[in-house]
Amino acid sequence: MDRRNFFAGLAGLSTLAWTGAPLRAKGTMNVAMDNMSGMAKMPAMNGMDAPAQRLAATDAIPIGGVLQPPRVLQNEISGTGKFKATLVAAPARVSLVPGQTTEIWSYNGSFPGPLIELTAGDEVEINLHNRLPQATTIHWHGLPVPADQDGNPSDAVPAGGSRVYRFTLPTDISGLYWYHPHPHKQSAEQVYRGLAGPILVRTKDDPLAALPERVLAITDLRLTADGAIPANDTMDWMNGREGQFVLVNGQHRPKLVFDANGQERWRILNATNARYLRLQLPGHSLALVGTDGGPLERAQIGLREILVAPAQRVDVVVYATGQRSMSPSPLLAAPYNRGKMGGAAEDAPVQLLDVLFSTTRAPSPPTLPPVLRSWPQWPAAAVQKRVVMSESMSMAKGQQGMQFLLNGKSFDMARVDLISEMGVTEEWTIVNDSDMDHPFHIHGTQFLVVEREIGGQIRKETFRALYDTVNLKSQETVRIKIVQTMKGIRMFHCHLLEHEDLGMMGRLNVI
Ligand SMILES: [Cu+2]
Repeated sequence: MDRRNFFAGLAGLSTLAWTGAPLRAKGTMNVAMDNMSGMAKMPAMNGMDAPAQRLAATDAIPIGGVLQPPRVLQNEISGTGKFKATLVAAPARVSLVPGQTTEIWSYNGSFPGPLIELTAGDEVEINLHNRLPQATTIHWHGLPVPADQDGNPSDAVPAGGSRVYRFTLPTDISGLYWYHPHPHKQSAEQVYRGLAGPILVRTKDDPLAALPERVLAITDLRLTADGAIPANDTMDWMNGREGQFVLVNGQHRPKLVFDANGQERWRILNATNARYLRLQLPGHSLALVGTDGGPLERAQIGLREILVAPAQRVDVVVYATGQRSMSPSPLLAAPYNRGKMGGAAEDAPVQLLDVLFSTTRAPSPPTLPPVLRSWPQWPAAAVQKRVVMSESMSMAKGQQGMQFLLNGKSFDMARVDLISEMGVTEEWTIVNDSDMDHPFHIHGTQFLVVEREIGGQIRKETFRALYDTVNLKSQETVRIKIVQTMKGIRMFHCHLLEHEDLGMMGRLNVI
């Protein structure tokens, strides 16, 4: 059954269901969603769906506070080369809407989670205490940590339990990374309730170290009218959840007072479940200097916009134009059509920040070194692999709903899907044979994007960068070069967290 017929079928069933349903005083949209909930319940998610609820107004969280840097996780060890700290995952009550309290789930009471500042080569030891009502793990997204320290779903820490994560960073790593839960079927919920935080890895030879720098951790939040975080509904499971608030370091549309010397470096993390951030700062060009894996070989200057898919990071240098203005410039997440299902509207534009350039002058001249990182030659791929992302729909009794699959299969924690040999360069061909975008993520290492193909047109990647997450548009194919450097089980999955939880994930055994 194709997608259109599936939804037509749902609509028909909804009418029948509606006839016998008690009248409820809700908006049209909520009624439609309620009916769909009954008909299109995810097979793997029975009992996890929730009726639509009245949401808080989009201005319920006050805007306009001065942007604060993220809280920093304190190192319990003095001296260099070692980082030791404790993260307590637990419910916390915060005030986001005046006069209301919201129960979030947080690390150390911080929303988002505290910034972990590391240096390349550090020995890291982080103690996790799980005070959530369910099992959790911590995945060190993008960092090359041993497989048994990387928070796989099979290594869950039960409610009330604790564990220590230990790893040593390579000496040649830098950039913005992040940490978030990765438990079986509950990653989406734990992240949308607030569990995610940035990790900044510095090196001593950073060519941009002199620039004033900010970490911008972007999260997404949905609140009901009474200030609660509601559970996912059916549309969230299909499309990936987006809230009505997009927060920067936990703040709603804060003010950023730009550096007086006219240039700043922004390290931006998309820590949302499913929101695509098509970043624009109208009137200003952006220079992309880094991605998931740290610096690019060469800066990409003069960009009008940068798309940051869920889980990706970008390192951006922003310049003032020298024209002083008392009115703020909005940093936008512009509309992006990612092929959402069920007639969902295209994302509306969101103002993430108001940037105040009123005291700045133009930098003279803007300074970026021509080469940010020397780039080793990657060997030719010795092995080819193929991963196909697909969606399928079933109206079979007890099986109603969407399935999101990798190579035709739903996730099985007892199955090995692919095997790679440690140290061997591979070329993976990733195919999105579905009608919506999916961000592909793999654990344990980072990869080079070789080329992208869509509608028979092949586009070679024009600059060299490292990624751990790459977006695939509908019917797009992406070829990557990848080497795993440590043995063990690694996950690869869609990073729309709802899709991951629904089974769009596989296990790679590195031998
Ligand atoms: Cu997906």
